Amino acid sequence: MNIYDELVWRGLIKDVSDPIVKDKLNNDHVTFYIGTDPTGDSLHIGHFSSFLICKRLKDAGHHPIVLVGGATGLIGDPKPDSERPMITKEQVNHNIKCLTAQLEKLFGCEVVNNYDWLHDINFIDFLRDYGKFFNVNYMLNKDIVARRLDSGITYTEFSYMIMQAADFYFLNQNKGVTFQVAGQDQWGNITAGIELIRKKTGKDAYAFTMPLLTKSDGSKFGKTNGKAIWLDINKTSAYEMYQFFINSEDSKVIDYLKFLTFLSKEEIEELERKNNEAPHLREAHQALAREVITFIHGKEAYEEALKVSKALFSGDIKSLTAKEIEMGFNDLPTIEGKEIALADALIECKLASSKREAREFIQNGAVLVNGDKVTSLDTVLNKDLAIEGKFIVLRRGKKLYALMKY
Ligand code: 383
Repeated sequence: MNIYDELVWRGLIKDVSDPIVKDKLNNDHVTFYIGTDPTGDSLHIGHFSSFLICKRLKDAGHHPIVLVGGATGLIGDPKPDSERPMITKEQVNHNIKCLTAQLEKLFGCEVVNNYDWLHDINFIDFLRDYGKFFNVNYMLNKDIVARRLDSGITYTEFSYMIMQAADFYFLNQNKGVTFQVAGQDQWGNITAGIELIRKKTGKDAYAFTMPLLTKSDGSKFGKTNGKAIWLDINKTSAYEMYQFFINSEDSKVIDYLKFLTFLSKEEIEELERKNNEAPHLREAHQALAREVITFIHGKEAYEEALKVSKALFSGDIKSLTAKEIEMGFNDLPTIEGKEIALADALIECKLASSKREAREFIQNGAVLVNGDKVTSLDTVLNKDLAIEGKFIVLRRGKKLYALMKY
C-alpha cells in the first residue's frame, strides 16, 4: 500500500490543501513540519496522536521538522470559546525545555523554536512585511475567529494566525519546508500560511490535516475522569495509561489501533475479527495498550504496568514491589502509616463507617491485608507488616481499596 492510501485507511486524512498532495506524498521526498505551543510542560495523548505522523512520513521517505512555539506560546492560539490566560515567559521557557526533550526522545527529529526568528521582527516591519498580505475580511472569515466574534477576541489572539503563517513562510524559505501537517483544528492557521507563501513567493505550499480522535459520543478522546493522559511518566504512570487504553470502548478500539499504532493492516484486521468474535478477551485493547505504552515509555515500563494490572485484578498484592504499589494505587485514599488496630484503620480509611461495622467485616472474612484474608479482631497494623516497610494495602470486599503509607 502506498503511504497516502495507508493514511486514508488509518483515517488520518481530514482536509487536503490540493489534490496533488497525494502524488507528492507517494512519489516525492518532502520536508514537512508540525508544531505545538508550549502551553504545558508535557505533551498529552492528543498531541501524541498527531505527532506520530512524523514517524509515519519519515518511514515513507519524507523529512520531518518539529516546531515548538516559543513565540506563538506567548500569544495564544484562539480557542473557540474564550481567550487564553497569558502565561509568563519563565513558564513558557520551562515548557519549551520539557517539550523539546520529550519530542526529541520520542521521534528523534529536529526541533526548532519559532522564537528564534519571530522575536526580533519589529512592529513596523511586521505590519509592512506581513500585515499587508492579510485582508481583515479574510481573517474574520476564518472559522475560529468567526466563532469568537460574539464573545470577543483580543487583537493579540486575532494576530496569531499571522505568526503561524510567518513560520510556514520562514521554514519554506530557510529549511525547504513545503508541507505543514496538523490536527484539523489548525486548518485556518495552515491555509493562512499557504496564502502568505503564495503571495510572497508566487510558489505553492501544501498541507493536510488529521481528524481529532473522539469517543463514540463525539467527545474528545484522551481524558479519564477529566484528567488528561500525559506522556510524562511522572504525570501519568504507565499503569494509568494501561488502564486508559484497556478500558477504551469496544466500538472504537479498532479506530484507535489504526490511529495510534504501527501495526499493519493485516494485524489490525485480525484484531478486528477477534474483537468482533470475542470482545471479552480484549485482545485488541491489549494490543493497543502494549503498542502505545511500549512506544512512549519502552518495553520495561509496559511490562511493569501489565504486572501491576494483573496483580490488582487477581488480588496478588504480595507479588508487587513498593514502587509498583505506588504506581497502581496512587489514586486511592491513603492514610499515614502508624501502629493501629485493623478495625480502627478501616474506619480511618473510610472502608467502614463504625467500629461495629468494621468488626463485622473482619469476622466475615471481607477484609484483606496485603492480599491476605484477616479474620482476627486482634490484628494490629504496623510498619513490620508493610511491603518493603512502606505500604500496607487494605481491601474490603471485592473492590474497595485503601493504602497506608509508612
Ligand atoms: C504554532 C506555530 C506553528 C505551527 C503550529 C503551532 C501550534 C498550533 C497549535 N497546536 C496545538 C497545540 O499546540 O495550537 N497553533 O496544542 C495542537 N498540536 C497538535 C495538532 C493538534 C493541535 O500541537 O491538532 C493536536 O496536537 O496539530 O491542537 O508555526
